[in-house]
Amino acid sequence: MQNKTMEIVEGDITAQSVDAIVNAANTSLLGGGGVDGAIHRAAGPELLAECRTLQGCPTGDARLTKGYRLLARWVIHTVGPVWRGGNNFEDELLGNCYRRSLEIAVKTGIRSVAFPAISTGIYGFPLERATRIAVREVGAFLAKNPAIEKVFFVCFDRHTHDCYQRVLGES
Ligand code: AR6
Repeated sequence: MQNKTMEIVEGDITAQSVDAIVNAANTSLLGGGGVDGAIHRAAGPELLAECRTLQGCPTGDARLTKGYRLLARWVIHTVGPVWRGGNNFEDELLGNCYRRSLEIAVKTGIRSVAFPAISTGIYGFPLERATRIAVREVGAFLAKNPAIEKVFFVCFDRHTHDCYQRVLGES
């Protein structure tokens, strides 16, 4: 059941043809490196202009913008936790990112969503631990919200892809 609606893709999230892609942003929402930089480059300067109107976003929460030059009509910007050893609510905050992003998707009528591996790059969250949280949170949400037809986990490298394969295979 879960594996029909959750799919793993290896590649660049900016090239995904879905209703919404999720950005692993920072609290300023004003751009950065990693997937955030790639999304802003691909979407064009109008994305930053809209982000400026949002006045930031707390860690664990999410905000919606248009996708501009992306194939995706929407971008959901979420702010993952910086890994600080695991005793600073990192797990809860990361779970909140996935849930809040999907809540916004449902409210907007979005039916397909692509997520990057939030917090596992510059923010240093251990990959396998983050992957388990992502799969659990998204799986639980989809079980209760049939309006979302498809969630893609977009993995930028083979190591991340293999980790998602392993964790999804166990569920
Ligand atoms: N498509 C898909 N995944 C990507 C792409 C891409 N084009 N580029 C990188 N990744 P990161 P974080 C992967 O560092 O850890 C920014 O400066 C990457 O390999 O982008 O949440 C923000 O502004 C990794 O697997 O995000 C924040 O300050 C995953 O995306 C900070 O980085 C997340 O890596 C957020 O750090």
